Amino acid sequence: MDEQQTRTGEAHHAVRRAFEDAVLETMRVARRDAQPASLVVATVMGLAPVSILGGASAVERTVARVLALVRDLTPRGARVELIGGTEIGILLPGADEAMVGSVCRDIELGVELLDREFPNTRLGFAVGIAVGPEPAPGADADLLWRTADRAFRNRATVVQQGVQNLILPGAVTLDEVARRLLETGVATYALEASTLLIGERQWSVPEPPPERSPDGIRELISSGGASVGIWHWWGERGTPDPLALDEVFLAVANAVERVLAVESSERRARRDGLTGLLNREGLSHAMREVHAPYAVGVVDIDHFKQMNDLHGHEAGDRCLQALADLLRHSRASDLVARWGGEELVVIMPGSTATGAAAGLQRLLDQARSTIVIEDTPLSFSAGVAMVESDLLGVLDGIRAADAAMYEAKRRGRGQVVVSAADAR
Ligand code: GH3
Ligand code: MG
Ligand code: MG
Repeated sequence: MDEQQTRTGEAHHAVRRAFEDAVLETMRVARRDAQPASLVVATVMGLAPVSILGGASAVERTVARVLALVRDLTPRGARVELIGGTEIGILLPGADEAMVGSVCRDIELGVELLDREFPNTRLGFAVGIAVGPEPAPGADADLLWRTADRAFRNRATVVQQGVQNLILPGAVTLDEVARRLLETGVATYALEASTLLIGERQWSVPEPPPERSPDGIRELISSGGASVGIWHWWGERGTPDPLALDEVFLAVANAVERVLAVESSERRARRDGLTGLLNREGLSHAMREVHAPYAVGVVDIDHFKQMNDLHGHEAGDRCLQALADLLRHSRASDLVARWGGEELVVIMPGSTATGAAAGLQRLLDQARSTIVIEDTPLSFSAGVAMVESDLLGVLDGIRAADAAMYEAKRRGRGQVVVSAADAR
């Protein structure tokens, strides 16, 4: 720290101590008169790019302009002080929750509309609010500290909102989000170039020349504490401002986390809750990747109603789960879906009708020997049909396999029948 910074630090410290005394006095008077009084700590965000583009003096000019704006927008009787490098304390005697809320909204709007020295930058506020006085005397002792801490923690929320407004609209895939984050990060934070790694995937803006290796490595920690990815930056300009990077990392972590959450909830929406198999929507989504020829199997448990009636619905549920597990683990390339109550659909890419029927027969034998409910072995009937061309859809295949499955029921259950059209 140089001499000038030390002096600025001491000046802030003195202002902060005086402001703290004012907070205590205001709260004491408010308690005595049974009047409200509120305290706001606002931390200015978005200064990091200003600092990169214009240096410390540009930051000072910007903060001074924000401070003047806040003084303009607060009601008479309010006390407004710069209590830290980027922290503004606002003391509002007589202000209740509604009033402090409206003051904060005015300030937020004002800051958004403030003239900026660098057109690419954006300013914002993270605020901590305390509405007092606390009923107990002495409870105000560390009020300023607690409110400032709350403002600091709200930074994450502010960044998250920024991410939602700036980066996420319309972006639904991780790929889109990663690209926009990189472009926004590089432009807004004056990073020369960056590479983002999430899982096995990697994005770069711009594409790195092959001989360059990243200058910096930083892990992104999500709010849940789990690491979601790594951001490398590289280029001639050297290491960027750590404050800027903090904001970038926060934004990346929030955005990535959100996209992963959406992806996993979509995955969940495509699965059946009881068996974990694909549901109808999941199957139709997964079928986008499957091309003809493929075999379709329809599997329906025999006398399932009777099993429910004799052993209870829970035993029936366990049977369904056990059969689902058996089918799921049979062949990695197969898709298995729960089509209706106790009717399952198996898609076997690249199978012939005979091969599919043989596979299902093996599963039937396994089910009979391994899934036994109180001495009754589980049995099913199955039908097989082929989809030879992509001009036909999976629904045509399921319809034909379903008809074959009913033929299996008619012939006495516990067997696999190939659709007449595909039986050679
Ligand atoms: P069939 O051999 O002719 O197929 O006889 P079935 O009794 O299996 O056929 P039916 O279609 O008459 O009855 C199907 C039964 O499956 C009715 C319902 O009680 C049961 N079922 C459907 N979904 C579930 C479920 O999620 N859990 C349980 N336990 N039972 C279910
Ligand atoms: Mg049945
Ligand atoms: Mg049925």
